[in-house]
Amino acid sequence: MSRSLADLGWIDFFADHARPFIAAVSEDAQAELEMARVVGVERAAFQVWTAQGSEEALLAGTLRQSASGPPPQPVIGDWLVVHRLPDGQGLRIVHLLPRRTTLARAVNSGLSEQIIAANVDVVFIVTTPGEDFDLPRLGRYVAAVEMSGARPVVLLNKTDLVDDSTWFVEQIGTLAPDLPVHGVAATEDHGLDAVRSYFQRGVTGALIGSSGVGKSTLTNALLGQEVASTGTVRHSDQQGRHTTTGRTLYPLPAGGLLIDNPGLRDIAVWEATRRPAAFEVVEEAAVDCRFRKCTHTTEPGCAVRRAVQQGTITADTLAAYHHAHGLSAPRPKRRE
Ligand SMILES: Nc1nc2c(ncn2[C@@H]2O[C@H](COP(=O)(O)OP(=O)(O)OP(=O)(O)O)[C@@H](O)[C@H]2O)c(=O)[nH]1
Ligand SMILES: [Mg+2]
Ligand SMILES: [Zn+2]
Repeated sequence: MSRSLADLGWIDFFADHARPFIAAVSEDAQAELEMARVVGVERAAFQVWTAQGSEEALLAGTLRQSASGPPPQPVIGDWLVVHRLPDGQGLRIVHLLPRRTTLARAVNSGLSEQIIAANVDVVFIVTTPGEDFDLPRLGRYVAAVEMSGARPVVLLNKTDLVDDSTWFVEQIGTLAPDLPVHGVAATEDHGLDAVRSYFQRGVTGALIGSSGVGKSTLTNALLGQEVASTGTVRHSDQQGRHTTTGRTLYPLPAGGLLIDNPGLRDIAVWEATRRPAAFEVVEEAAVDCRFRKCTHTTEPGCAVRRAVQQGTITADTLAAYHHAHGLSAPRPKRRE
């Protein structure tokens, strides 16, 4: 099945950024370039949609390494320029187009970010009128979505489990002025028309929230078929149970696209401004290092490592600083 690029969310913003890249290559090479959207990521293989359909694409060598550390990796929702190799050899990703919106969360004590999805227009924050209901945490989600450039919408799912969900809806409404809140019941097909109304042609939505709140059930209801697997929440082992483990972008039958995400425990807002501030303390201490080009790894007379020993700079900060400067391998991140 083929879809036009506009159906997949291609807009002038991306075309404007793709043009100079395409213009820079020979006419013969131009004929072999296509635009593609990332709809699934599995290690180094990217499932993409092009105007021709769904295919796998691999990173070209130039996108795997560069002098200044690893280049940004494509994430779900990204737009790419891909090179179609001759003789059915598949697609190579040659260029990552700038992101219009970036949904990210802070990891590593707020010193680095994990990008959840790119180019999402509306993020549906899903919760339930039960154990999951946590107003301060919902506030953090709303803030993170606002930072991303996308529009936050809260879905209170499983409203069939309570007699009256008015109180919950009103509480959520206090989080931000004009925050849309919809009470829905995915399994009862209740309230879903309100959700469907956000998906015009080319609009990308994403579902985020705790595990078990019904994101995949909502996805299936909006798709009109059972595509995403859903889980039965068992109270005895609710901890750490995640039915959805990867992110998938689904084209909806009536237009628009939807990303189903694995459950998150919480979201810490990634504030780009915190990074330079945290690194400033390293740079300030570094003026006392014996060597002007000290990397604060093994050099004698390093004032930065001395500050870490004295506790005025945290080991996390220095590790993140090293990571950002490509000086040591990133420490394993705890993923949720
Ligand atoms: N009563 C009721 N149950 C629902 C509703 N929506 C979903 N559920 C149930 O909630 C359970 C979890 O649903 P999922 O859709 O797998 O939840 P999820 O948010 O995708 O979970 P993860 O993939 O682990 O993040 C399933 O047993 C669903 O049938 C609803 O509106 N009402
Ligand atoms: Mg799921
Ligand atoms: Zn030093």
